[in-house]
Amino acid sequence: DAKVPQAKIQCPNQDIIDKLDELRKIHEAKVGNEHRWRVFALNKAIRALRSHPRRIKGFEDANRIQGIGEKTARKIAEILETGGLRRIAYENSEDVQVNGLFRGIYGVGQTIALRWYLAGCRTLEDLKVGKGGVKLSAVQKIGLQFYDDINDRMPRAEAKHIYDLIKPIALSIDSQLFIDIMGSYRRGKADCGDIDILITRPTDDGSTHRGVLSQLLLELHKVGIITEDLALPDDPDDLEATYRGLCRPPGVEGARRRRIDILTVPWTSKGAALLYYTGDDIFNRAMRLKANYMGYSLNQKGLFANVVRDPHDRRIKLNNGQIVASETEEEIFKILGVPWQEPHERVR
Ligand code: DCP
Ligand code: MG
Ligand code: MN
Repeated sequence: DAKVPQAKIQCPNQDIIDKLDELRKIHEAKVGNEHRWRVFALNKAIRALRSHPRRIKGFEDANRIQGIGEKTARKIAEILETGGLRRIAYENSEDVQVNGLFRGIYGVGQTIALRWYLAGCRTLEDLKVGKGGVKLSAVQKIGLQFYDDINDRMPRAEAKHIYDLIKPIALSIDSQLFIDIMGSYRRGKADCGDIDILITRPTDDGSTHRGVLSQLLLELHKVGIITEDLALPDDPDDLEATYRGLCRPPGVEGARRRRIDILTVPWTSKGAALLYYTGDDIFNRAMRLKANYMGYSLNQKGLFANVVRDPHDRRIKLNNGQIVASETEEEIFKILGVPWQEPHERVR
């Protein structure tokens, strides 16, 4: 048929690509990290398939291709055998859709979403009126009230605007603070899911940033930049603390709320914290994996050697090991033998 575009005729696996792309679009429309991971894996597989010159024969054939993981290879085999992909219907089924909707509420995971579903709730309105006797926590109520705001991304310029309001307030508390904006903003992304702020302080004058976070939060509430708290640090006077909340530029009619995370770390962890909070999460995973292969352990506190892990549960550390690098990002790249990458390049 002369009307069919050339590219479609040339790709021998177009039907497979179409099905995977359909699934990719479903995941793309959902909120949550696991969906971002699936979009990433499917994109990679689709790219690999596009440049594959021959018709895929089955699971083994697909699994051998660089960029196609085992799970995707199984999906490809299913498409080859049945012409369809059950996962698409599954993702579109009512319970999975409702589950995804509820998990868009800040702090709600699989367990709570399922509990509400079993209580008969199907919509956000059902939750609002407490259908089936469901009771929401204070944070869940905030998550529900600002559902759209929290799940929306802001333009880069807005993240900068809010950060530029916060920075001088922090520096007025202690002029020696190191404060910078991390996450997708530092990677140069055009839009940001939240504002990630890192705070620390050099200790060469014998002082630290102890107490700064509490005071900063007080000030930000007072001037109306922070509007709601989502998660307060366990101990705000600890040198390492995490705060999560909602913010907006004060005095702007109709301004949407935005997610904000503020992190403080000891000065000695600065480089490791910069590396971790700049991300992205997939880049971080690759770096951690590289560190593990080399017998190191990498986290937001530093790069450690000789960490002893529980052989029955590798997540449990029996010994913290010795810190080998943590003050700059550069030294961590160097020790891991990874060529330096600018923040905007740190996407896998
Ligand atoms: N991070 C990580 N693993 C996680 C969560 C976070 O490694 N599970 C790190 C990498 C992220 C950084 O922390 O880049 C900030 O986390 P965010 O969730 O704010 O993610 P981003 O700022 O990268 O993206 P977004 O624009 O969606 O906020
Ligand atoms: Mg972020
Ligand atoms: Mn964040």
